[in-house]
Amino acid sequence: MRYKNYIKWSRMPTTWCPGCAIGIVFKQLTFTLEDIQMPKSEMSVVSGIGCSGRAAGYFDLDSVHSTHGRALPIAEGIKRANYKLNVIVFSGDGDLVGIGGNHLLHVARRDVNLTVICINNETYGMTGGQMAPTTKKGTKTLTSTHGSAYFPMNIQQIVTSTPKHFYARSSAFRISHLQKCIKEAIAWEGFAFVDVISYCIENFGRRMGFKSPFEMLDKIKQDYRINYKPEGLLGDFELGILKNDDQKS
Ligand SMILES: Cc1ncc(C[n+]2csc(CCOP(=O)(O)OP(=O)(O)O)c2C)c(N)n1
Repeated sequence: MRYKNYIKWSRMPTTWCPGCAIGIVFKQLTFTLEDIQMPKSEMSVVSGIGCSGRAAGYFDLDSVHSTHGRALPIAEGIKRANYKLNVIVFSGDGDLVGIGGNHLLHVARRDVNLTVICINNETYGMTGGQMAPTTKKGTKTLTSTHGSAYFPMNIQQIVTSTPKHFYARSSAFRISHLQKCIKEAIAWEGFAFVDVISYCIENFGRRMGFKSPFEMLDKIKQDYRINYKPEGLLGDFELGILKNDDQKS
């Protein structure tokens, strides 16, 4: 099946702003589905609310555009009702780590067999660019006009706090690496979280002084490096895959 077959063309064009990173990640997911020849009848996509959350409606297969912060428990319900389905959660950092943060803790702890693709643009994009739990310290946003006073939530440490875990960090710039991360996450038997460093030019980037989506993407390219053989945790600006099949505590 071609990647185009996974897309609901009647819903195109998307609501995403020109140059938004979400479209890049969305397309890389469809490329990966084509690569592994995933039957549409054997998968489901669940999103929460936000710009990233709109993705569920753009897939031409059974999907749920759920409520804010609740993508994970809804995905868990689908998986428990039909364990044969490959359930992919596609949502934003505000949705998965902010309002849905408590669900993230427990779905990861219970090692529910889900693939999570988190569009981590470090902001609440849809609502205008407010500070999110993922916003880096010192970053100016709509609600932190002098720069965020807080360190961001460490998603990597949350997801890897269970002995058995899968955590990957990739970026909207490194698309072949992103595809590899998504592919391995889908193949992983258990909870797999792909943290995708992304950007929002209109409601976040412009406030930081970026003049174009290209400039923001280029910043990601400059800042983040792939570590193919990480020992221990990834550094703050490293991309890579951490997986551990250890069932013991
Ligand atoms: C219960 C509830 N609280 C708040 C909102 C408002 N709201 C809509 S989207 C959103 C933030 C989404 O941010 P994120 O998940 O990072 O997605 P993005 O838009 O950046 O892709 C918020 C707070 C809502 N819809 N429902």
